[in-house]
Amino acid sequence: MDASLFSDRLHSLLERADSIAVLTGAGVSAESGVPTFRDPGGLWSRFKPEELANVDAFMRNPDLVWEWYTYRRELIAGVQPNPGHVALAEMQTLIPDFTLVTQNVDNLHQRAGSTDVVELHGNIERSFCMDCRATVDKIDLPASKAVPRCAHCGGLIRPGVVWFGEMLPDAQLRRASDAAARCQLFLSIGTSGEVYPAAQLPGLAREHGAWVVEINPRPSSIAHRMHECIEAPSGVVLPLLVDVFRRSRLSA
Ligand code: BJW
Ligand code: ZN
Repeated sequence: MDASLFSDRLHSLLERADSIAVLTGAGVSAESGVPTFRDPGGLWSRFKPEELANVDAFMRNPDLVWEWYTYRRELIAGVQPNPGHVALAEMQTLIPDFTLVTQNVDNLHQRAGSTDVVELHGNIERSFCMDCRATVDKIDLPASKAVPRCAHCGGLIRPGVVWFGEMLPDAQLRRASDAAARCQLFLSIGTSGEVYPAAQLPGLAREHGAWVVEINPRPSSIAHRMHECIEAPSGVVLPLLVDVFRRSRLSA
């Protein structure tokens, strides 16, 4: 595989675009060994995410849900960012108006060196009290499997992620929408496009004139909204893409 699989339009935008926005989903971390949600064998292959990733499920059985997040926190701590994460972190250093929007809660973009990441669905390393909203860092969580209680008020501590039926953080969603509306190139990477409002961003970018490209080994449910689909893993495609980008930016 090489850069000849990119369209002429994509080549020319990699050389000249002043503003780029990227949306990532679980697929960008798949090559690090983090299971996606909806692929076969993924985190939700036995359950419907809409039925379990919500606050009612947590209230019904907080210990079970907490244990599930402890398992994922430990899994994530044991993996490394992959070449896709690293390529996106480098891209940010080569262009001033670059916005990385992620639905992922795994912190792998940040560990690869990306800064100022727009986290639409929160971060698994943060938790907070359901009663007084006090935040708790991963480092301060007790080792027990049972859901912890707040040191200030005794309330239930929950993961700092966005579940179904909950609002996305206002400022983050606004930053994501603004970036989609002003960019010239929008990359939608490793997301099934099943979950809104994140799945609206590629369409929004397109309506505002951006060239919209999907990177995913399998066409997503929003592939029809793209100008171009590159059907290959992001850990392979992104380093090639950043190679083209780096060569044109450094020689300019
Ligand atoms: C590779 C690869 C490789 C594999 N390289 N790729 C409009 C219309 C209809 C419904 C709604 C709507 N607006 C809102 C809703 C309701 C709801 C929703 O979207 N429902 C849908 C199911 C229809 N949305 C919400 O409730 C959101 N809140 C909201 O909108 O508030 C306002 C409101 C409230 C109530 C009513 C109406 C409005 C909140 C959504 C929160 C999502 N939370 C989760 C869990 C986070 C915590 C946790 O991690 O546990 O976020 S669900 C889960 O899905 C997680 C993900 O971020 C999200 C997206 O998944 P993602 O990343 O796309 O992963 P997968 O597994 O689906 O796909 C992986 C892809 O990677 C695949 O395509 C593979 O092919 C690919 N891949 N290997 C590149 N190597
Ligand atoms: Zn509290």
